[in-house]
Amino acid sequence: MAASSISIVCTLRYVDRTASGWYTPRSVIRVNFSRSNELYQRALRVIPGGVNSPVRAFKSVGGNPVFISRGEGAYLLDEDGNRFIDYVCSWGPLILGHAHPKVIEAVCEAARHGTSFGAATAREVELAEMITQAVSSIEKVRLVNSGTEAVMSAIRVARGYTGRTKIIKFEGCYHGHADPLLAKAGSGVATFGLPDSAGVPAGVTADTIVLRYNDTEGVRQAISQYGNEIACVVVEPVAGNMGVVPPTKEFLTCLRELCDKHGIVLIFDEVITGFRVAFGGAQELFGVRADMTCLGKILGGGLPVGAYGGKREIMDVVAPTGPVYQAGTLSGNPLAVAAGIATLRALQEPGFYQRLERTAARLEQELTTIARGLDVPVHCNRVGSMMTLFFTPGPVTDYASARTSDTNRYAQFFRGMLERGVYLAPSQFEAAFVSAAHSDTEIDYTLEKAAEVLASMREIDSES
Ligand code: HOZ
Repeated sequence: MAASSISIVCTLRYVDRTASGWYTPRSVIRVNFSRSNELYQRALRVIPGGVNSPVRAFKSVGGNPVFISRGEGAYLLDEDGNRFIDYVCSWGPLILGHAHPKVIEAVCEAARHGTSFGAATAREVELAEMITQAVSSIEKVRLVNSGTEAVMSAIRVARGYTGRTKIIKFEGCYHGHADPLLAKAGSGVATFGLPDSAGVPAGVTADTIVLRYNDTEGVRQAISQYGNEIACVVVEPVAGNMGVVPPTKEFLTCLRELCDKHGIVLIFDEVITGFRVAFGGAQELFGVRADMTCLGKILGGGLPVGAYGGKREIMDVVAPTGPVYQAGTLSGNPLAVAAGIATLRALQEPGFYQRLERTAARLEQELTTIARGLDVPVHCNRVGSMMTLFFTPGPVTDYASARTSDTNRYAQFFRGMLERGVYLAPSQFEAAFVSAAHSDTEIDYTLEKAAEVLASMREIDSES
């Protein structure tokens, strides 16, 4: 049967707009995904896999992707008119929620003056200054268009600066889809169980040393063996692409000490953690400074952006000052820069991160209590407003332990929540994000529905 003719009908508690402008649970109605299914069939004919990024497909959780028409605060609205409380938040950028009035206003105002100039602007200087003030290890910064570009460029710079070729990365960490980094990567690569990517010649990853996350001894050994050939260590200071895996304190400190000792550039990929776990990112939270930092996501307030920066003497090797070439037609795009400035300003309001922490902590604690009360073995890793519920008793400290999670259970949980109006990442190996638009109302509703879904999963278990 053609999937377009399948109408997935489920009971969904609808939500309605309140005086505060957001949405709250209302009556129970019947909804379907027929328009999404129809669009998916059309998309399959003209877009590989029907999606513009693999993690958007529902391959590992079953069903078809939901086609989104709008976002409002903590909610997504789809083409069939269903509403979902959104914990994907565009994979991290939307820390203020969807269509935040100040961000929209800034983008519209910028658009009226033109969408791209391919020339220097005052606002990009302002954003660069804001970045250097937020992350004190960044003395100079270059804006690019995505996290992939940021890390790819930072590695080129580290190689150019040190004159060395080898790089160290960690299993399950994902740094975008640049060739040398597609080795035992997280995110979609982990979701689809691909050890590496076809199309990446072995020679390109030959200089990539892949080690276990949080394994300080492994790093010591690799550096003692290859020390003077290693240009950089690139790491997600909180892993977010194998699900959330926090670093041990010793891990980051050890990386810092070893890099100092051996003249290696320490690159923190803060594309997810930047402005997420603290205004100054993981470096502020853990008190460990990187030599270079990669940013993206929140920095663009939902528009395409990336940035890489670091110590002045390192960044001065970048063209036109130095010999390392890196460029981009749309880099420093005025709309993205305007959205970024508006977002960073909102994040500096007093108490912003404390409020976010309270909301996220409540979700984590009560979700874990509910699951354990129902005898469903789970382990929730959380750092600030990013978290992952693993279906394993845990602990989850690296990629191998993340993979002990029962992904079939995650798929059941995902589908049950989707059918009840809660949109989670369609993969176990991703983070859930809480935004400032998630209030107690959304958390209450999410917990109530999680309890229903987890209880139904336990019933299925006991029947089988
Ligand atoms: N880093 C994001 C997922 N963890 C990227 C989203 C994508 O690949 O589409």
